[in-house]
Amino acid sequence: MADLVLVLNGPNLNLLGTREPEIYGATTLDDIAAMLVAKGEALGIDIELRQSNHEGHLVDWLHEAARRDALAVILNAGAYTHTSVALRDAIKAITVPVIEVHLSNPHARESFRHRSHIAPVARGTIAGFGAAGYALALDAAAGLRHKD
Ligand code: CA2
Repeated sequence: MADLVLVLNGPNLNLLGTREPEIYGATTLDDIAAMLVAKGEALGIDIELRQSNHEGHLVDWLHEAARRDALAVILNAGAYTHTSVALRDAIKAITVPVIEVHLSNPHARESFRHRSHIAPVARGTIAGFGAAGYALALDAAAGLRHKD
């Protein structure tokens, strides 16, 4: 059975490619999904990309990743990155590695974006490379496979 990577996206990321392209780029979430599915096929990894504007959905999906023994979760929690203790607790409660991704570099932006509740419990963080960050995260996930 192929490895599974869940790619979870938080609030407002459904707007990608349609608003504020100077910050978030012109690529849509559907474009990112297509790119990851193609890359996943080459790597032997099944990709499921989801987006929600609701914190609890993201918590439920992190639990699902654990139940399904996913290889990794790629998580762009959007603004919940800076506010959500619930997401931090969910990540800490599972053993599936979570790779935090941001399109922009939050550290180069307003000070309220400098704190991430996700970073201390994530396996690693990729930020500031636009949509390419998701591809980098998938490479990182593939590198977590145990070789036997
Ligand atoms: O840079 C990122 O990926 C962020 O996670 C994006 C969040 C922001 O709150 C974080 O600080 C950094 C915002 C996502 C909003 O997405 C939009 C996309 C297009 C147009 C408007 C919003």
